[in-house]
Amino acid sequence: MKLHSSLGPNPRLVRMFLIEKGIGEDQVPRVHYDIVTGENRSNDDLTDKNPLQTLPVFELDDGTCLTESWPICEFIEENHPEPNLFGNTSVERAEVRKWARLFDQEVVVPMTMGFRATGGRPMFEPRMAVVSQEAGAELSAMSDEKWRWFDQALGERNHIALDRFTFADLIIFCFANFGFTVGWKLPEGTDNLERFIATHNQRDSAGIWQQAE
Ligand SMILES: N[C@@H](CCC(=O)N[C@@H](CS)C(=O)NCC(=O)O)C(=O)O
Repeated sequence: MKLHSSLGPNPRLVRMFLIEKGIGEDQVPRVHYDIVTGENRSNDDLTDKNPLQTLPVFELDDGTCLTESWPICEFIEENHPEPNLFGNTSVERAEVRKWARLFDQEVVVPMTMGFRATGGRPMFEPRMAVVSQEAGAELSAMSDEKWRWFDQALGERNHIALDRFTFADLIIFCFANFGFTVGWKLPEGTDNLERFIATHNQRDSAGIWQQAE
């Protein structure tokens, strides 16, 4: 197995997930692509593995290539059930997926589209359709509003879905850290999220956010 990886929240989500599962780079080596220079967009081998040319790509020993960070994590969970990160019962799994989907749709989509159209415009405009600067600013404001909503939903807890750390917490943690790497700050009035992030920053897996790539 191999993890084709790069800078950015999606590969780092899978890398953190692997570390949470106790799976080291000796078991799943990492192949790095420089997305800033667009290496992923010009590499024919990667395009064969993922026609969308994005990362991560999780390559199995038989050459099967899995894409999309969330399904990759579910694949890893099915093959390495412990520690459990998606829920032990169908009800728990529905709860974890509910929070992850809400966050993916309500925060990740506007946040990433907003970034690509504003601060990330020089990098992304040549490689994909991006909305106008004005629309980008509106999308960023929409995602900040939803960050506030998640702050309220979290309340005094440090876990959004269950009473323990799950994939839903991981995706929130990763996209907050992605924001920090591109100059974003938590919106005002999100003290619960600030505490949540400080708490999960103590995890061994969080160390990858300190590494240069
Ligand atoms: N929905 C995909 C998103 C993949 C994605 O956009 N990856 C980014 C890195 S975080 C990427 O490859 N960016 C470089 C590019 O688009 O050229 C997932 O969940 O993995």
